[in-house]
Amino acid sequence: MKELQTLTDRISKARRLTILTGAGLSAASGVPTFRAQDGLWRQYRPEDLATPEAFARDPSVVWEWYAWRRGKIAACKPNTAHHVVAAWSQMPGCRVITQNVDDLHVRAGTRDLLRMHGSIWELSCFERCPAGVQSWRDERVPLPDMPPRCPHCGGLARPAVVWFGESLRAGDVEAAAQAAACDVFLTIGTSAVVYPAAGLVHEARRQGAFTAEVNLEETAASSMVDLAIQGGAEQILPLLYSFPIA
Ligand code: BJW
Repeated sequence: MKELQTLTDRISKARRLTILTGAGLSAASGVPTFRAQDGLWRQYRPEDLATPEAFARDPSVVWEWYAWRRGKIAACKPNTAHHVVAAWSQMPGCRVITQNVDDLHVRAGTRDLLRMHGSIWELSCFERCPAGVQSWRDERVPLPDMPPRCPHCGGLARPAVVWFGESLRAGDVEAAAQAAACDVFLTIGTSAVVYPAAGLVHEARRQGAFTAEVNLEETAASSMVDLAIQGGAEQILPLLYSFPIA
């Protein structure tokens, strides 16, 4: 397939390769997406579960949902696509940015990963007490106390993820913007509608990168990238990795 050859060629020649991933990359592992056919936002309203206002209104409901998702993710393993991304990440000049909070990239061994929306396996203090602002790791499934408490001040703990209307960590936004200056920008398994992550491919293109997308469906980015490949990441990525270079 000519498209695969073109992209393999571009990747192999890139001095700086930036990869942005979204929920579609983990779909084959069994982690639900947000906006695909059976996605979470088809069953739940984001404003009821993924905003600071929703948490302030009803922390138990929000925690119930996160505890359910943690249980689901704990049973999932990285798939072939995570392993290919991990292999690319070992190449000098490669930067991987993910919007996923499942940490499957971490488990696959991805080097120098930027987790733009945090991790579902980390908590922080909702009251923002000085010691609890810094997130801590908590991988217990199920969580023994619900809703969990901040170990420092006893206030409510929250998942250390980025909810709608919340600012991303300034350092992450800065690092992602720097990574947009690259030779090849590859966006995989994201609907490309959530900002600021969705803006990165536009920025990369503006700065002269070759831009490509791998997704099951057409997305908000498909018409602007140089190459849009339709297919499952778990099928396409191994082909890109093993395709012979002309
Ligand atoms: C496959 C596949 C397979 C399936 N292979 N593919 C500029 C313009 C407009 C709006 C805004 C803007 N700037 C900011 C905003 C507001 C807002 C926003 O973007 N809203 C839009 C939705 C309209 N952004 C924010 O609020 C962000 N904060 C911010 O910008 O702060 C500054 C600010 C503050 C106040 C006002 C304005 C600015 C924060 C965004 C946080 C997003 N949080 C979530 C939840 C994280 C925690 C959790 O998991 O619980 O992050 S929402 C959800 O969407 C999650 C994801 O990371 C994110 C992106 O989703 P993703 O990964 O793209 O998944 P899907 O499901 O959408 O797509 C999956 C894709 O995979 C599909 O395309 C499938 O086809 C494909 N697929 N299987 C390949 N096997």
